[in-house]
Amino acid sequence: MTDKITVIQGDITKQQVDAIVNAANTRLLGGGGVDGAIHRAAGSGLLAECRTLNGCKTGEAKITLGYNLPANYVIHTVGPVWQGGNQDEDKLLASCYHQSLILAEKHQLKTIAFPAISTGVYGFPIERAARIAVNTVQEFLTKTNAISQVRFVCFSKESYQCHLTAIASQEK
Ligand code: AR6
Repeated sequence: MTDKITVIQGDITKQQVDAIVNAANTRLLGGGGVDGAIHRAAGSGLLAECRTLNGCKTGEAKITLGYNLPANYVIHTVGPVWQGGNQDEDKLLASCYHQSLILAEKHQLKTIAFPAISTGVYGFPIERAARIAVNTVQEFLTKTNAISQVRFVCFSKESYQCHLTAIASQEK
């Protein structure tokens, strides 16, 4: 299964995949971090389409076109804000990955790139988030052949290492 999963350190806005995932907020009107980078690279058409979506709940996902991005689509998902771990953060983070993959499958998209959702401004511990991301994606890929490639695009070296470790521990 892991032949369908790759991990790189890089910028998600540069990825040539069917869809990149945005770590957005519930308003879906842009922000900082990866959200800001995606909106800047996509251009104003993205914000215009996002305005029509009426926001998005935490753990859910919505899709738009990619506009000036190399990716054809952007899947916007809203990660949980880390509050210590007892507010369903793990479940909500897993749901972000799961719901994004469901949307990709529904739109017949085969290749998808994820950032490390919630691990920036929202403060989710990086290693814990990487384990949840890898486990959720792996489990999804065992159940369908619709998705041919999932790429984790990590901005920091630490995040990159944590994803590699999470994949390696799955392979044991
Ligand atoms: N490519 C890939 N990863 C990136 C990029 C990039 N260009 N830029 C940042 N990251 P964050 P969150 C990484 O804060 O924690 C926004 O303002 C970053 O290093 O972007 O889910 C939204 O509007 C980190 O590992 O998202 C929300 O209000 C990861 O992306 C809020 O932040 C996520 O960091 C969402 O917070």
